[in-house]
Amino acid sequence: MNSTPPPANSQLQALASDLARKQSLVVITGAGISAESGISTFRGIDGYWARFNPQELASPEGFARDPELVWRWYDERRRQILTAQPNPGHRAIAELEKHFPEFLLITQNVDGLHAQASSKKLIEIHGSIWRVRCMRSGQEWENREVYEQFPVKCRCGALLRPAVLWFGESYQPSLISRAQKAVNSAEAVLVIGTSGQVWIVSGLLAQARQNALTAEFNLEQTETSHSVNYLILGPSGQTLPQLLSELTQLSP
Ligand code: BV8
Repeated sequence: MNSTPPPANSQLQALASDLARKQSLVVITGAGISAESGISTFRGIDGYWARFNPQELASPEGFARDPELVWRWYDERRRQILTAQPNPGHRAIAELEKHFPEFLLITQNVDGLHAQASSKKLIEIHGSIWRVRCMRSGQEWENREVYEQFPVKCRCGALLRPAVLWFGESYQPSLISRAQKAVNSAEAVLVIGTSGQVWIVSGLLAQARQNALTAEFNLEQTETSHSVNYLILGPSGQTLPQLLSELTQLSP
């Protein structure tokens, strides 16, 4: 049975033909790329932050004030992510990596789904929800346990914290310089599933070359939309595989 191909979007075709001539691509993703894997975004109507204030949760002050509340929030997210699978959007980005001699994926997400989708050239610039850090020794390790007691304690008796980057904490200089260098030399930058509210998105886009091709994939317009060459509206789990198939036809 021949399934009718999805309606080819002229924007996607034009973007694919522009991208086919590029050698270097940087992709920046946010929570929206994981939405179709069933993971809540931050600012959407069902978003985490509809119910909480980020400063209360994703910040050292919030953790110091109420480590139990913060751990319960992270534990809820860990349980949600544990059963989540990469969606076609994650997998399309992992395939895109093979089309470009120079490629870097910079994700704000801490859910690990890009790595699970076999993206290799990847920076998890906000860390991983699966890593924890001892507040006494500073030691960090991966831990996929489902916790029952909160706040979570280290074997040494001190508090453990999620080893993610909180608001008010500084980016690892090595990660920032790697990300900035990549954006600086990229011929094309895709921004996918992010409201662009956290500085890192605008901070990195500001580093893009004047003549870099830029495209945003989102469900709606964002603060970034006015400054990109292409705005591809729709769920990234559909639009990215469409881009990949257009690109593969042009440069198999
Ligand atoms: C730093 C880890 C300095 C924890 C997170 C004033 C001005 C500028 C900056 C600041 C300022 N005041 C303070 C700051 C700094 C602050 C900041 O940016 N604040 C903002 C909010 C004003 N930043 C910091 O403190 C950072 N540190 O800047 O240090 C520095 C700089 C350089 C070098 C050295 C030092 C540290 C910030 C780290 C915060 N930690 N995460 C955790 O996850 O718990 S950020 C958190 O928000 C998540 O990581 C998330 O990724 C991130 C951003 O949100 P989005 O990913 O964009 O998600 P959101 O829900 O907002 O949007 C989802 C989008 O997807 C929507 O647009 C939606 O339409 C779309 N979508 C939904 N479904 C789909 C979809 N799109 C396509 N398909 C779909 N199906």
